[in-house]
Amino acid sequence: MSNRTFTMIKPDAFGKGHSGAIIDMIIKDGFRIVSMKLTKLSSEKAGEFYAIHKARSFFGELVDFMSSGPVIAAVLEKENAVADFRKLIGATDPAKADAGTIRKLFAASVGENAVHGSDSDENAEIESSFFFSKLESY
Ligand code: FUP
Repeated sequence: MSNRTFTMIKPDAFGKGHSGAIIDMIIKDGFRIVSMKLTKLSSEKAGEFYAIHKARSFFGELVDFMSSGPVIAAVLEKENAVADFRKLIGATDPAKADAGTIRKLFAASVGENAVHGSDSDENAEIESSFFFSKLESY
């Protein structure tokens, strides 16, 4: 799955009405949308998705935030997808994100940072299968 990555438009960006602008930036940057769905995470599912952060002090807040409203989950395709998408979204902390990145434009804080982007090919595959079955790609 090396040319694919997984993203979520998080509840903050969805709630503020930024989904359209973010999807537009993703498409204009050359990503093809392979799968996409509007959904809502239960706290249990959000906890599973971020299980790697279970021991961190921010885990409870992260789970509460990620289950606080709808998210748009998507699988994206482009050569070098994981790295290119991380570049497009910018640093985890929007204050440190480069100008013109999605997080710089739409994120308010480290905790509520507008979008998720997989950090490796392996995690892209795991995270995609968390939301989509193989039949749901086009
Ligand atoms: P990223 O890969 O850029 O999404 O960042 P991380 O995997 O390091 O963090 C995952 C999520 O945990 C972030 F999107 C928000 C949350 N987080 C915090 O709330 N506080 C922190 O100090 C670090 C991460």
